[in-house]
Amino acid sequence: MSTIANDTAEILTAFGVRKESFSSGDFCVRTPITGETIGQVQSTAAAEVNRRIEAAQAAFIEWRNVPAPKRGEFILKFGETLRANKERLGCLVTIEAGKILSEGLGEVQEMIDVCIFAAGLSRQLHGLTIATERPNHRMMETWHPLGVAGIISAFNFPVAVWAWNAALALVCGNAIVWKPSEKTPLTALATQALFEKAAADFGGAPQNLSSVLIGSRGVGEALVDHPLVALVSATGSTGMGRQVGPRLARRFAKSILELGGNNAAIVCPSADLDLTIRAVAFAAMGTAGQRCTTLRRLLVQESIYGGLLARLKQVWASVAVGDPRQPGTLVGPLIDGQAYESMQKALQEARAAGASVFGGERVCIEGRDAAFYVKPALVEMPEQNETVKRETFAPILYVMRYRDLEEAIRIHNDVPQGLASSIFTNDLREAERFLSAEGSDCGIANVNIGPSGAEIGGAFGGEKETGGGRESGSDVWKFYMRRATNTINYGSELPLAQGVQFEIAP
Ligand code: UN1
Repeated sequence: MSTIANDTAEILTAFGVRKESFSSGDFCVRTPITGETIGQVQSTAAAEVNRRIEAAQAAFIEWRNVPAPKRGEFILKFGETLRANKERLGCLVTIEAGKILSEGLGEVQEMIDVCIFAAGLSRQLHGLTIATERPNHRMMETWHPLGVAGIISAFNFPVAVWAWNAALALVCGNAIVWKPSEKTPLTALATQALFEKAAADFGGAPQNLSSVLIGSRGVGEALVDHPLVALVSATGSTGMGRQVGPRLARRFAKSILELGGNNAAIVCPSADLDLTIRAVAFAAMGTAGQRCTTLRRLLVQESIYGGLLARLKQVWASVAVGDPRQPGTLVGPLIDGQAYESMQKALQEARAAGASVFGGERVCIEGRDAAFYVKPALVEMPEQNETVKRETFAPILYVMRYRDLEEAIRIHNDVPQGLASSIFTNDLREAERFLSAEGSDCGIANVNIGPSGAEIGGAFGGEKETGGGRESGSDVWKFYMRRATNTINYGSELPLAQGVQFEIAP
């Protein structure tokens, strides 16, 4: 066994994952670091999918009656379990998704943070008391657990995005069923094992409160179509969302969709350029351009365009591309050959449209022909064409110039997606205008910070083709519960609302 396959097996075994579940099966798991096989997993058969969902429903029936603060205690315990295993799980994220170690660890930190957030929330799941028009009445709203929550996650954040959903869904009294990306099933098995460990230590969590389904589209469809699944939170491409959204709507199930982004930053003449360059570099090249919040478009005011571009080229040329486990590497591999092909296709289209492309070529590493490392690309676009408007999940930063802020905001919003956005400026008027109703049309709008790397405390998600869903912080928990309006008459009369009279004969 190679070292990397060995490390994988060691981590999974340490977490208590049974050897058969990662060493035999019809699904081959590869690491993007070398392209080699690091595990085999078995896709979940249709009958088993149904059985797990039914078992989750049974768990829900028990869990919904556990007081929320008690549920919060369990999530906190799970967070502690993650903290105790942060190094190993972070390393597995790096092996399976290819992101640099610091980002692999950051992803686990995000899981821990959201567990702590959910534990706090467990004492804050509150409704309103509302003034009623009738004497001796009280009106209030109550929030109840929803049922089984399905979670469909993508390869690029194989565990953190699940945790945003899982921690909230669980604290709200739901059971969860997870279909991870077929590219990253091992981190899911590892996380599930840690979950089960926390549940065993805690003692009060029902069996089957969380389970994992392995497979591709068919398994996802079975989850989406199952009548016992009350809510599906799906993260992935807009194409996937177009399938999932209408299927859920057909049976009136709830959905949280977090789909494609095409995030831009506007750089104004007053911007602190040193800060801007650091922020732009991380946002465009971090996770090898494979975050849904990755910076894909840079709009630079024409008076500073030349100077900024020259400095960005220096940074782009010097950034270390290579093995994400090595200290010093900033850009790891793309997830697979398909990602490489779509990157090259976008660059060719850009060239054909008159762009000047800097970087973007494959970086060959000896003995790693099956891995896809690339130099991040800086692409000077004459205008924002269809190629730029499409999300290509790769480290391509399209750079365009603008004359005034009005034009910048127009170009900024003229894409189908609406996830994250930034403005770099030291001018209060420009910053506030960008954040105003006539500014960025995205779910996330930042000032002097890149569009990626959001904290868990805010609501995460976006508008337009990004799907409109919100996950993680703020009052997002409300999506995972059902709201009941209660009116209580504590008098002996029966006044009807709206003054309606309805006197029946005694
Ligand atoms: C994603 O790429 O699907 O804000 C999520 C960020 C991360 C999450 C990204 N906290 O970049």
